[in-house]
Amino acid sequence: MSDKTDGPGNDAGLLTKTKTRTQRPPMYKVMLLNDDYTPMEFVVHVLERFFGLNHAQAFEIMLTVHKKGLAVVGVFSHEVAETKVAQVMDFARRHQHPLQCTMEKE
Ligand code: TYC
Repeated sequence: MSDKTDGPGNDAGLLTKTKTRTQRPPMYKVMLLNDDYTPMEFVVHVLERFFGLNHAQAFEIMLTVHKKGLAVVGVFSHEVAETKVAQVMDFARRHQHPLQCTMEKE
C-alpha cells in the first residue's frame, strides 16, 4: 500500500525526498586586475586599506596580480563585495590610476 513517507522505501519510490539543508548565501570573489600604469605601492596600499591585509600579504597579492594578470583578493557576500569594488574603483579613479577591481559569483 502507498504511504505518505518521504524518501526511498515508499511504495512508488517516487515521492520527493525532503532534504533539510541550511541555505548559504552565494559568495562573491573580489578580484584585482593587472595594468601597466598603476604603481605597485598604490596597489599595496589599496589592499591594506580596503581588505585589511598586512603589508606582507598585500605585497604578495599585488605581485601575484602583476605576474599572473589577476588575483582573488577575498570572498564576500554580494553586498560587501559590491562595496569593496566600489571603494577600490572610486579610490583609483580619484588618484587617476586605471586599476580595475571586479567581482564574480564563486
Ligand atoms: N603592473 C603594475 C606595474 O608594473 C603593478 C600593478 C599590480 C598594477 C597589480 C595593478 O592590480 C595591479 N606598475
